Amino acid sequence: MDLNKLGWNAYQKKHLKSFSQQGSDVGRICSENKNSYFLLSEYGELFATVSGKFRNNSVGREDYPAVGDWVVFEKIENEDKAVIHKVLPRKSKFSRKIAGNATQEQILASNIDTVFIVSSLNYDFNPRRIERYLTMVWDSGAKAVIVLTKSDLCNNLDDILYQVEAIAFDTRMHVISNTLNQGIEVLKLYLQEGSTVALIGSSGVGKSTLTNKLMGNEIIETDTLRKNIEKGKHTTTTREMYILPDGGLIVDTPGMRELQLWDVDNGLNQYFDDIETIAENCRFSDCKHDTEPGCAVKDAISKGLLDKGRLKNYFKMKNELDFLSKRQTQKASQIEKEKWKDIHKQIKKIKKK
Ligand SMILES: Nc1nc2c(ncn2[C@@H]2O[C@H](COP(=O)(O)OP(=O)(O)OP(=O)(O)O)[C@@H](O)[C@H]2O)c(=O)[nH]1
Ligand SMILES: [Mg+2]
Ligand SMILES: [Zn+2]
Repeated sequence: MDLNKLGWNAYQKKHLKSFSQQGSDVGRICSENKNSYFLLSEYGELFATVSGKFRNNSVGREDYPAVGDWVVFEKIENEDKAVIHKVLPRKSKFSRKIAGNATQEQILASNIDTVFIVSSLNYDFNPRRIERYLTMVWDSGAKAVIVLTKSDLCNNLDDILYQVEAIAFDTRMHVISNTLNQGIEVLKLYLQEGSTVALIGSSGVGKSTLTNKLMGNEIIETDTLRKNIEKGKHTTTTREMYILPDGGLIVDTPGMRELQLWDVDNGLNQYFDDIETIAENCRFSDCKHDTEPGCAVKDAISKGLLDKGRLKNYFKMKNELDFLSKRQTQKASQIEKEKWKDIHKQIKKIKKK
């Protein structure tokens, strides 16, 4: 396997230099399952785990390899196995908060050039959701492209496109139908040799079906292929990266049921620029745009200059972020407490001696 075909480039090469004492074999993670991985390398596909030292040096989940990562590894002789020593710095990453009590970052994919925000054009269509995905992608360092699927099931295309255009600004949009094989070919332009595309979007919008189309092969299980088993569940359960026959790499991800965001403060400011600019004219600098007099945001809404749904989305996202940052602070103080406990223990020990 040629590393350039896997997306190896100057960015990674530059960073590898500082780790060369740990060996020079590099590979790219193509699938992740709990604590084991598959990576693609000059030796082909290898089954891999991280070294003991790696584990000792890792604190959070984000320190561990994720799909799309470049890693430094050592091949085990005469076996298709490898030990991972290091994750090379990520050029881009997109992540979300892990479901559960502790706030942790889960990296969905890394070193992605373009993210296809996949959304279906049937009854499931939701511009607010696209807006949230856009914010997430902007924050990741990757380029966003909107892919609208199931055009064969849509009879108000113009109306929908109008709604998407209002939120997409200069983001590229493509309308496709997997069933009718329409609009697929042009998407291959994003998948030149060495470039990586990740697909995100709700469950059932056709991400895996599209991946299969681009691969020219039904390799991934889709909802149609397993129609009667466990209805209503996500079909795709893990993230996987595939190499396309004509070059390019594609990462298929499971649909995100609840889109939780992580550290998208910058994305929020950038994306809701218009609202924040309008808000500068509110009478009170801490205006909540609720019942305060002289609120420029409310005024813009009543004049039809700002969409109500957009403001609602802005509030929703702000709440989510406030909540997250509170939880993070809480967690930090917990760690601090534990550290002090440790220090006190050590002091006691010394005193005993
Ligand atoms: N009519 C129509 N159906 C489609 C199209 N694309 C996909 N489907 C169908 O939509 C269903 C869901 O497709 P999947 O590809 O499994 O969806 P997914 O986005 O991968 O879903 P998860 O893996 O659960 O996140 C399947 O029954 C597909 O056949 C399309 O363009 N038109
Ligand atoms: Mg799928
Ligand atoms: Zn206001």
